[in-house]
Amino acid sequence: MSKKHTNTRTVLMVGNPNVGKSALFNRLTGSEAVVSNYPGTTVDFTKGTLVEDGTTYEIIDVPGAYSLEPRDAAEEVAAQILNKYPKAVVLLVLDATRLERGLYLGFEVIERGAPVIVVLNMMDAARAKSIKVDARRLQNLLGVPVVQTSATVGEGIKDLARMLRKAQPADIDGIVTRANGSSPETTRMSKCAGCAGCRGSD
Ligand SMILES: Nc1nc2c(ncn2[C@@H]2O[C@H](COP(=O)(O)OP(=O)(O)OP(=O)(O)O)[C@@H](O)[C@H]2O)c(=O)[nH]1
Ligand SMILES: [Mg+2]
Repeated sequence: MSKKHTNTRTVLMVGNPNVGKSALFNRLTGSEAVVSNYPGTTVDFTKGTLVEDGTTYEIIDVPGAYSLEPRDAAEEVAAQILNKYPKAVVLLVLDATRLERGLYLGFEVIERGAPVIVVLNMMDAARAKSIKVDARRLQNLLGVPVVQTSATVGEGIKDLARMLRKAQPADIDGIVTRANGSSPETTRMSKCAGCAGCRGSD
């Protein structure tokens, strides 16, 4: 008899346009995705499913956005989807070759208090351009799990799937304290997410 999956969680792929959200979505969900038109708009979004560790994750590939204060139809839909699923796990997808570009949206999402995992995608391109990204430092600063991926080649996808259950809301006050210059002791996460290199060993 097959194992029954009782837990269901919604996961939202959120990020700037062209950062690889759909490529990651396809890797996570496989081929059975359903494309729908968002009611009242011409914007499409895609839903798919991943079963991991006995939990069914309903994953939504949210249209690309630079901000949740919408300036176009895609951003309007992105903001509406985030409002509709306030408890969803947000996979905040950043282009590792242009990290700073995605941080504005990233902080908007983090400020909402959603459980977040930061996905540093396009690590292959970053390596090819000799761009060094200190994922562990980012993880310690933000206090949420950071996972490194290259969606087109499938790098880091299993780590990302396993990490879904560790998504946690960021501690905003902690981020401000750490960003304002803090000792190494205070740059640790309150709860270790076991990713970005430390593998839960510290
Ligand atoms: N080198 C590299 N290219 C990638 C990676 N992930 C995605 N791409 C490429 O980046 C481009 C954009 O990828 P998409 O998955 O369409 O990006 P998106 O975030 O869904 O874009 P929008 O839906 O427009 O917001 C495509 O040409 C992908 O093949 C990656 O990890 N490495
Ligand atoms: Mg897309």
